[in-house]
Amino acid sequence: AAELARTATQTAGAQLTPAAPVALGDVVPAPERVLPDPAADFTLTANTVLRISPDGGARDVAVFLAELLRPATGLPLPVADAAPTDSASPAGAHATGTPEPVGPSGAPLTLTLDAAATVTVDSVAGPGDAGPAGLPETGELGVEGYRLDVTPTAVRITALTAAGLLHGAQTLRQLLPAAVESRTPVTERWTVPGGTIVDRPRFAYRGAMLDVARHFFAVEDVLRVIDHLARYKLNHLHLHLTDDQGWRIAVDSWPRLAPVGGATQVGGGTGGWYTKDDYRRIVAYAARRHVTVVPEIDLPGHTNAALVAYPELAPGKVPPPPYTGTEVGFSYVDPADERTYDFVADVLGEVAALTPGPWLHIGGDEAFKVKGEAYTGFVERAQRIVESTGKTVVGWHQLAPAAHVDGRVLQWWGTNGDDPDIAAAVRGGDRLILSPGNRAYLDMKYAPDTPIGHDWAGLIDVHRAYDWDPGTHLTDVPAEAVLGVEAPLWTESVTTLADIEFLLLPRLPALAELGWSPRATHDWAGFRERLAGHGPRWTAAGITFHRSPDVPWP
Ligand code: TNX
Repeated sequence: AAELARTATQTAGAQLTPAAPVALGDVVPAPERVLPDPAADFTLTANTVLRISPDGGARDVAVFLAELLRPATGLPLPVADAAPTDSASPAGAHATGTPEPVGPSGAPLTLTLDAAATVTVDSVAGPGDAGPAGLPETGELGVEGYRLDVTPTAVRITALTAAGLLHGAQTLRQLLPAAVESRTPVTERWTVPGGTIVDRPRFAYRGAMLDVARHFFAVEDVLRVIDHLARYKLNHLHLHLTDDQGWRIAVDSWPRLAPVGGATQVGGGTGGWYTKDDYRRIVAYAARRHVTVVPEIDLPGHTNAALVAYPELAPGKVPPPPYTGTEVGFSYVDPADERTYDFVADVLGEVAALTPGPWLHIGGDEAFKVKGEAYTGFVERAQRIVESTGKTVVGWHQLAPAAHVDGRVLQWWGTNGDDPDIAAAVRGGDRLILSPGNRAYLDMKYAPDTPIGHDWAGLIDVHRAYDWDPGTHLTDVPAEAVLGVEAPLWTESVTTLADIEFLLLPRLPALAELGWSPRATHDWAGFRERLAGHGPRWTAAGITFHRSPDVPWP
């Protein structure tokens, strides 16, 4: 059928406008505004050039986009600085309403990335353009928004920041045929549906967590997870770096932590740990995709691996045996010993120094053996140490009884949104990241027969992962207190990258849509259809995913 369509198009002459295989609205997460123009499809050809405004950030995104599109398309897609007249011609051609015929051997086509604040709204949608009323002005795109204009002669992405441009590039990627995900050349008509998208996120924080402590994952695996996040416009990767079963980050001032504490994992394997250069590589790879790394050092519980390396931190200084099971809540660093606070300050200081992002996550969950004032006293000192590193405290919501510090963010992982303690913490100034165990936990099974995962918070298939509203989920907590959402992946039962991808996909895009898209777009029937189109994309990219019966896969 595709072959027939191609032939029909060619006999129709130079006006190459076949039905685009993807519609302009087929994007996950759903964009804020979509205005299709079926007469304005754009086709990538051997003459397509990525033109950029004179801005370092725009160049980085253009190079990123070109690298993304070259393997499947086999097109050269050179990146070039925009010619001075560039802004006039493509937008002007569109404004007249008479798109010029273009073809594979026609004049060079342009993809314009423009991050400069000097871009005026006029140069994007001129007065002659039957411009959609009510679209946010370019100036309202904020720090992550973008505008994508597709006309027969140009694709233009406009944003105020490189992050916005990258989100626009990810949208453009989804508007190309699924075969664009192939790592080897494919014969395809690389058409982008015409029209305009104006888009920006609902919540500032959209993330996923990977537990690299229960099972260790190689740097390459983490980079691949970052790719999945960026694809769906998630902007934070929380790394759970330490737990009872393993310590995964090198610390110079306590040199035994990683090689000794990192030598174990659940089930008894050899574990592993990241050198500082490994960690820097992860951070840099994430930064290129506008993903911020949030490192977690879980304290005062979940610390058996640290105690194996340094028994002096253990209560009574009794060396514990290494732990490779899956129980929680038994270990803790001694809150009554001053040496513990040297340890906390040294570790947090080194991790902060390695981390460009603003956040430092100090855990705080399930410290069942450190109760009452011993717990709040410990956490309050740890919080002051975080402040002294210049970072902002993030912790699991068990931190709430400890005094609020400036900017503090609690990560809520409860299963009952009626939580008066959390509502009180918010009144005290805390903001929240929502990770409801029974909605956002990626280690929950999809169904009773899911081969890996847990079910303590219930079964979570795609519909359940999608059907809640972070803005109203918690009683007496206003949407303004919600910084965003995060999907944690605990890895007690997860041992390979394929396992990770199986649990991430297709649920991660559901959470991404809750975090990004305006509530007005929320629609299960539409979401499952849009999501279905991603199955062939993942297959083309060699990504494992769960063929959930909730989704009408093609
Ligand atoms: C609870 S959620 C934990 C983790 C486990 C997880 C398993 C949270 C803050 N703590 O230690 O890995 O359940 O689902």
